[in-house]
Amino acid sequence: MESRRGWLKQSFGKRLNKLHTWNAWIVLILAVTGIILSIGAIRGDLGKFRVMLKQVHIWIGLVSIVLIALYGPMVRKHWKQLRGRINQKGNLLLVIALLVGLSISGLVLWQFKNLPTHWNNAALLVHDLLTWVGIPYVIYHSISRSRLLKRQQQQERAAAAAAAKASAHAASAGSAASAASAGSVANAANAAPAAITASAPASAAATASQPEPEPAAAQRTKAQAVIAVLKNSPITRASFLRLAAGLLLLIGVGPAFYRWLKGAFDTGGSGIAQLSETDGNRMLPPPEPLPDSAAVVGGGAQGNFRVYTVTSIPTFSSDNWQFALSGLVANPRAFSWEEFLELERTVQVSDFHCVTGWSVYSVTWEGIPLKKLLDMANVNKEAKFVKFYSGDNVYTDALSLEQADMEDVMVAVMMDGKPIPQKLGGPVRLIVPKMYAYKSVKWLQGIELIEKEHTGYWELRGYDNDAWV
Ligand SMILES: Nc1nc2c(c(=O)[nH]1)N[C@H]1C(S)=C(S)[C@@H](COP(=O)(O)O)O[C@H]1N2
Ligand SMILES: [Mo]
Repeated sequence: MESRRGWLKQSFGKRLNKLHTWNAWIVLILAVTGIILSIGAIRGDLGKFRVMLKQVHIWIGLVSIVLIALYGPMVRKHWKQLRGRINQKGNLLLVIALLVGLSISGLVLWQFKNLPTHWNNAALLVHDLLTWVGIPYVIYHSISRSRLLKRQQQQERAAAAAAAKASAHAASAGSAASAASAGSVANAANAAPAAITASAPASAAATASQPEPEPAAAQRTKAQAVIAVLKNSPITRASFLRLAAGLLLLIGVGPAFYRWLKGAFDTGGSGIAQLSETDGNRMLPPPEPLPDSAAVVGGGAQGNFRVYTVTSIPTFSSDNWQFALSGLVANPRAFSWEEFLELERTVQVSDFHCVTGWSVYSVTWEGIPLKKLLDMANVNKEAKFVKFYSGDNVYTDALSLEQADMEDVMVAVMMDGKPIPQKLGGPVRLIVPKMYAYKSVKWLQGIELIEKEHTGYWELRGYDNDAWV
């Protein structure tokens, strides 16, 4: 209560300024943490730090909402103060739209576990889109309002005013007849640089009405005034720099933004077909799809996979690829690619949810149900957990035997009728549709039955052990 009164005691302008400064810092922190979080390629390097960074991003984001709430009661007065200034009004509207949009989508992403998964996808899209617009805008705003450019503008205004004075002086030096009109020009020119152009015709008119020759000194001042007006180009240095900054940002960010936009709004399943075209894996022969898989009974995946990896993307060849089923089992097995393709496969349609908020719906998967593999291996009584090894030699995860017994847990070989692309975990990946996708180990090459619980890669770094969607 006391601090609230203290806040309200300050002048309107002071409060506005303070909010602006705080907001600038907070936006900076959010931008930096957000950008780091969004780079898929460094997820692994960040490890535990990534989970912490996400918490920081969320908490600072909440603080920014408090700032918006503080600004809320001030918005009407602020708007009134901008009367007539179209640019500033546009600027304010854009900033409010960005902040409110980012806050709402951020809140949804924060609470995504308690909300319908379709909300998360929309929120993620909005959050990304506004970031793509917002960050370049903030950079442009900081440049165009920087002290350097402000000083430059002031200098230009001062120079313009000086030129106007000189030209007014010249005009009044012309003749007594034009003295009155020159006086008014001088006043106008002092007030605004735009009026300077008006002074040139004014002095020209003065010359026309005065055919007698003038003294040389007067002529000189007059000539200098004309030159000064000519020097005052409509494109000032400050506005040129602003334009250049804007263009550079556009060129720098534009193409990446375009690529993101194309990917984000292309719901054709993130181009599984496109990804398999540029595939680095050489697995021969390719798997033959079952009829349901070839017909893509799910109708084709809805949404986009984001390619995640904690290592560089590994490449596999059927020459040396192997798959092991081992540990506490009566019949351990090692399969070559050809042997692996002989295992009986089934087709299922399921959704895929990442814990960071995105989902892909109705993927048609073809593969071997994990249950079948475990039956084949004949699991010992002591076995309690199933551990999964990725061929990247780093990523692992585990399920309890009970979880591993779910019908839809699958060792998948094809998606939407095509071999799983290398980037999406091909040739073989695990899918656990009822759990967040960090359980869905990509480039799966080993399954081991163990007695003690194993903590997976992301669980070790702070992800919830309970991965149920
Ligand atoms: N080997 C490996 N498997 C992995 C991951 C990984 O980084 N490495 N990331 C997991 C996470 S968090 C998700 S959301 C999905 C992402 O699958 P995708 O890259 O095919 O979209 O893979 C999961 N399996
Ligand atoms: Mo994930």
